[in-house]
Amino acid sequence: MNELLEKLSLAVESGKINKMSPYPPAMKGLDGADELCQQALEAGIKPDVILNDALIPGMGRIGKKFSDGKAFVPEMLIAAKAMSAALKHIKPFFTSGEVKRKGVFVIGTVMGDLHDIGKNLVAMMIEGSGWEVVDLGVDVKPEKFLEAINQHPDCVIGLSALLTTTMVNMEVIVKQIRAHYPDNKILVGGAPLSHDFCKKIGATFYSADPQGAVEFLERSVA
Ligand code: B1M
Repeated sequence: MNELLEKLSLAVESGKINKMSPYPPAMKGLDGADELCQQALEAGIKPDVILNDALIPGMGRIGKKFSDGKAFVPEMLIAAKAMSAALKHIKPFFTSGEVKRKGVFVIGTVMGDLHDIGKNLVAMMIEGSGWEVVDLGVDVKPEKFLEAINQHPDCVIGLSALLTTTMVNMEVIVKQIRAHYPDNKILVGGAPLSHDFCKKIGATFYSADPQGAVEFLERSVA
């Protein structure tokens, strides 16, 4: 791989946002994802190559480490920040249509539930893997999901819940979505959930972590 892309991929994986950022200490003073992405574009590397060969694999590696218990929430968050710093250079090419998104992912924390740290991590990882993310926020009622699906008919929907008292609201939301949009895939996640619960409420897939969510979406477009 091109040396610049290798450095960029490592910057994302390591959470090196830009030259000024002190983290990780071993990369102090080096260019971060921000500068390296700009340099890659100036070197004439196509934005979709930067995205697919450097940014997405970098996020993929940190996601895998997180799944394997070798990285933790702070490392994921800082990697996602580095990813965002690089993505801001690439985003104009998404809007111009030069780089195609893999699809639209609509995500929200279900009604009654205000926990959003896990949901935000999932959203960032999925955006980092090349999807357009529509984040509906927290305490999301069924109507808001239906409205978003109406606007993005081919989207995959993601529901997050952290409370045993709100995971039951997922069932209500899934039922409403199924009644109007029977074919859309619904991904569910959150600490109190399980595969059995996912099956019981009629959702498509349960993932315990962001990497599993990314892999599910990859399979859904394969
Ligand atoms: Co609350 N809270 N909280 N809380 N809170 C828990 C969840 C709790 C387990 C703490 C405890 O009692 N030990 C408990 C739930 C008990 C239960 O239901 N059985 C609890 C409670 C009771 C409450 C309140 C009711 C407390 C009160 O007011 N009496 C209240 C409820 C408010 C509400 O939502 N209506 C409440 C409030 C809060 C704060 C606002 C203070 C704050 C949330 C801040 C925020 O999110 N912006 C908070 C926090 C921080 C927690 C704990 C400490 C941490 C949650 C967290 O962010 N974890 C939590 C205890 C704990 O987990 N140790 C607790 C880190 C995050 C990365 O993990 O969200 O699990 P998580 O996400 C993971 C996976 O689950 C998965 O990927 C993520 C990364 O691996 N995942 C998905 C999540 N969503 C996914 C979606 C997917 C796929 C994967 O696809 C769509």
